[in-house]
Amino acid sequence: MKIAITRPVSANINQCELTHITRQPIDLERARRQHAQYEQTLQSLGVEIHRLPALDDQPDAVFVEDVALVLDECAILTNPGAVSRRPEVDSVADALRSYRETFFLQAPGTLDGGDVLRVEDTLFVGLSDRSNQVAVDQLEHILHSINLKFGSKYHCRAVQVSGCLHLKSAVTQIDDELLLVNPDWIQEEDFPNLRLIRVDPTEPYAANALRIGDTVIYPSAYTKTKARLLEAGIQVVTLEADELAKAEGALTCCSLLLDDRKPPPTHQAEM
Ligand code: CIR
Repeated sequence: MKIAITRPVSANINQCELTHITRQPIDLERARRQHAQYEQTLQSLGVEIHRLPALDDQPDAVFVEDVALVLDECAILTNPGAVSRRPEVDSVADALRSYRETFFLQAPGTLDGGDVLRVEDTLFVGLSDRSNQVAVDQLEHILHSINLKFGSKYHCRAVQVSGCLHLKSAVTQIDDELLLVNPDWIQEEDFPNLRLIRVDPTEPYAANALRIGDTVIYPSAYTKTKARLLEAGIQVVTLEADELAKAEGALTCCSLLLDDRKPPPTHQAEM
């Protein structure tokens, strides 16, 4: 069973962090309706929702993706790049403890989960306004111990991000070995051996898609890029996501996805 950890939109979403876009009023009720539709869409694809209690004093708390990385073997809590977002970590850590062994990144390392794109064993990590090399080094150290314990082969690949908030504003996975990218915000050469589809140039924010199995959940606003996805044979379910987009949030940001099964057995060294 796949689980999505989510959190309701904060009553104070209008005080959210903004880095690359201009502040516009966010209609709280509309944002909440769209968020509820997001949860329902996940449920319709067989995902169970684990909804955390609202954190109304934390404007950006709906964007749970930024606070942790969840692998089959462990969960790694981040030290978010925006100081205002650090109080979001503890409650997500408490929730994840019931599913996974937890590890923590530490200052001066900073990382937002939105900067981590996992493609099989590779964790592409965006070096952005929010995430730094110190955090990448800490992450590699944690992954090394996980690899030794479970026989897994995780490794990090740091990539430069510019012009947008997070790596996953610029690139997400939409099928096995297929990425959706905005080439203005990342270097396409950083993703060798993968096929890339570019967003329509008039839709720069269209690279964030949420893949659930064989389906991609996608914002209804990006019709031209959606046509590219359909042409590539991708199964797409659309929803309205424009209200939280005013908080610089996209679809992947609003959930932490995990499989509710026990971590794989620990690795037995061969005699
Ligand atoms: C922030 O600036 O942190 C929030 N207003 C938006 C975070 C969006 N998260 C994401 O893309 N993973």
